[in-house]
Amino acid sequence: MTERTLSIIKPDAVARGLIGEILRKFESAGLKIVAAKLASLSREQAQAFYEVHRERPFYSSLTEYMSSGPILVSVLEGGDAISKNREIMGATDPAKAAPGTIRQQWGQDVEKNAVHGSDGPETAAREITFFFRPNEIHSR
Ligand code: IDP
Ligand code: MG
Repeated sequence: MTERTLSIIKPDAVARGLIGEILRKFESAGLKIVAAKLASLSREQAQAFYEVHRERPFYSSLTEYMSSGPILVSVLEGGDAISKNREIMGATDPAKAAPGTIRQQWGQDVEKNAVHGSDGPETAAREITFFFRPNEIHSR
């Protein structure tokens, strides 16, 4: 089924010049980039985006990190885009991520793990709306 998912290249990966290599992975896997932009999250915006993790011990550190510098947000479209993107990303902890995945190659630790990807259809819809207006998304 054709789906859309939200991808974020996190601040440490943007700072290290990895935007091109990471987007290449998505395109090589047949996912289409139908929206993309750089953004900078305020602490409050990062807290709102990760609201679901509010009670987790890493919430404060995670939202500080995610608001520490520019991110590259994109909408990926394609067959099974949500699970395909999660597969390309690899496990949350880079130490446990499969060889060749983004997080295995470029993640620094379980927090600074280079990328975010939506985890299901409802989350994807919410996260895409968080960053993009409908007229900023270009299916092709
Ligand atoms: P996911 O990004 O693979 O979906 P989630 O469990 O949704 O993983 O966690 C969201 C983000 O919170 C992770 O990508 C990572 O940046 C951070 N995070 C998750 N678990 C930990 C942890 O145990 N310590 C520190 N940061 C964590
Ligand atoms: Mg998640």
